[in-house]
Amino acid sequence: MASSTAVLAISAFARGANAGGAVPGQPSEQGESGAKSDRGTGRGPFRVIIDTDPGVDDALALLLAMRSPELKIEAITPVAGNVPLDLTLPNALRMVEIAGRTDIPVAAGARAPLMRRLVTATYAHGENGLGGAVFPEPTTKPVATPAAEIIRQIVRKYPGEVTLITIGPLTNIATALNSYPELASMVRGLVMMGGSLSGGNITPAAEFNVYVDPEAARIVFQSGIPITMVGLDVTRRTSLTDEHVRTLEAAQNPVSQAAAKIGRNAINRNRERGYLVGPNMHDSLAVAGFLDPAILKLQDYYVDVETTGELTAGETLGYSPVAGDLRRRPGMEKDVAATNMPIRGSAPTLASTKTSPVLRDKFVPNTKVAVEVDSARFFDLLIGRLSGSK
Ligand SMILES: [Ca+2]
Repeated sequence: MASSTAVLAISAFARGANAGGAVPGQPSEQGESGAKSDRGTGRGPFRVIIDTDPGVDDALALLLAMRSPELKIEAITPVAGNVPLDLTLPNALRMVEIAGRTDIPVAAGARAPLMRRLVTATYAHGENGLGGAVFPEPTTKPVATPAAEIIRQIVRKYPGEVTLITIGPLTNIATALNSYPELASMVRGLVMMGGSLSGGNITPAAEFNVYVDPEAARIVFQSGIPITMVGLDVTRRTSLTDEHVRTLEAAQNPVSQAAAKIGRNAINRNRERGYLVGPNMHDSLAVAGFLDPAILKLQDYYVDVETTGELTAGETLGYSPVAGDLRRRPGMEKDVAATNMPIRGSAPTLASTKTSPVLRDKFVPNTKVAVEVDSARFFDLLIGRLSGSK
């Protein structure tokens, strides 16, 4: 990336979705002002692979994606996360069946993080991963190809066209990158639900998806893939309400009924545990932000992941020379930002052979971080698509 990209850039999601720059054969970007018709936003179609660990909010995100004409979903790749793979895989297949989209290949991914034992989130998603909402055993089978391999095959088949939408731990993507490093330059971009620049949810430092497999996340952030990070900074503002669920319950179609059932269970579960606000629809926001650029505002950061902390592994650090109090007068940002902000790590210990904490000499952004969200617009899209009214 050119150093000029170090200039503060708050942009609509269209730039995030197109962060790889102009690619020959790219789908049309027209309509990115957010104008909508009943049949979609007029954007796309975009080839995507959805990497997921369903998961209450994953389930709704998958249903949203499968109801969205802007997306050509090339594969769904479940991974261990919220619950073990033995549950995320059938849960993904259940969603595909509910949406009537058994044409989409579902490929089983990693059973465990790269270098750690799996920590699940059954405290939030229930033992079955769907907040206790029960659906029949799926009859659809996953494809025989493993997730990392199907990701490689699809990206190679459509170089420059495929966006990875990741809404679980990044184990599958890191595994694919480890085996086939050339993938990084062949994907169009990666839109992640994960990370936070404002504190975590499973520890004070770390958001769950990055916490589960910080080594995988670090590989992804350092891969060179243009990343859009939809983290807790914005997903905390996506609380599902009774009114949303009532709208879903009123619509007589299988997707809306399933989403209502999952949403109702999740809300009740939250309430029983004493929470004052409903469950956040973290994963759906990543999908929705990709569909409608006006939902999120993005800002350039260099993001890295803490992997060695005793208490902080999985923390995402966002470096910016022009955020917060570091903002400067227009015209001074470019020069100062590009030259005056090394990427600094912890001070070297006495036992270390390193003498400098500087990891990189200057700031070069690798991620567009979502910093603001239009929650009402998000729920209009989510509930509208799930209920079938939009
Ligand atoms: Ca998830």
